[in-house]
Amino acid sequence: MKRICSFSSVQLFSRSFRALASPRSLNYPLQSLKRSSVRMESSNFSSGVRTDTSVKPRGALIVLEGLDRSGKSTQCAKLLSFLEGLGHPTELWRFPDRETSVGQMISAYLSNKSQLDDHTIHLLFSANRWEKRSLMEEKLKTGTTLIVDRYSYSGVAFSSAKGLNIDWCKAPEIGLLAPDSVLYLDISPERAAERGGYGDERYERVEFQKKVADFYQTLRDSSWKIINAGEAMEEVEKKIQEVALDKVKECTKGKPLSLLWSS
Ligand code: T5A
Repeated sequence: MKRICSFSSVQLFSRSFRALASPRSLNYPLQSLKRSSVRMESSNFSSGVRTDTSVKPRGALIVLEGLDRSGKSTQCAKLLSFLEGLGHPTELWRFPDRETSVGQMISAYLSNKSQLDDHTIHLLFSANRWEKRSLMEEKLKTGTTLIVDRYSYSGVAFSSAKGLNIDWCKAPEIGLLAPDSVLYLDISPERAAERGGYGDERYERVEFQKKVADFYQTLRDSSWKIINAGEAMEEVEKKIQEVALDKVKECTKGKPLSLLWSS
């Protein structure tokens, strides 16, 4: 695993990613940035990704979000076996995806083995999602439901909590696929901190997590479902199953894919 990333490669990457992520290079009309989610229509989307107005059966994009140690990984794994048990083709993804070369730079940063400018690490997190974007679309369109452990909301909430401008943080996420459902595992930073292994990584500090929780609140929209993550695991599991299964059924009937994001 690469532990230290060269500054020049990060600089170079950051510059090219900024160009990639700019609304202009995505050919977005500016007004589309103002919407909370944008349907994929040929008139407003031409980032090199095929346009699609069809309503064919597809997999659901289900995202679990929450503070560090809120129980996301545990619940993602449980949901995966639940949906697979019902015969729905399902995969579990997580961001950061620490397997890619970008993901390895992120991992080194999170474990305090490297230092990066706040803007740079934000763009790396975003790039880590972009590098999976086409595969994500392909999987969904071919009927696989994706359970995703953290997504763009983590990117924006954590970087904004560091003091970066929230709109700046959202910009590189625009054009990623919008989740069909965001399940937010709600727990107080103090309770999360009592859970095993807390404090090993860079952001696992109660004061910081309180700011993150505030930004998560700002990001909530109608696709979010708030789950009390302080309850017993089985209770949390049941609630997640209900919401997820509804979404899987809805997407099986045909639901157009949407794109992130608002201003
Ligand atoms: N980040 C991430 C950004 O800054 N920008 C981005 O764009 C993205 C994607 C790494 C960090 O990167 C930041 C956010 C993070 O700080 P991560 O690897 O997902 O992200 O880190 P964590 O969220 O900390 O992941 P964890 O695996 O550590 O926590 P989970 O998944 O929320 O919690 P989990 O399931 O591992 O559970 C933690 C403990 O609690 C117990 C479990 O058994 C486990 O011991 N537990 C419960 N105990 C009691 N009751 C329950 N209901 C419980 N549920 C779980």
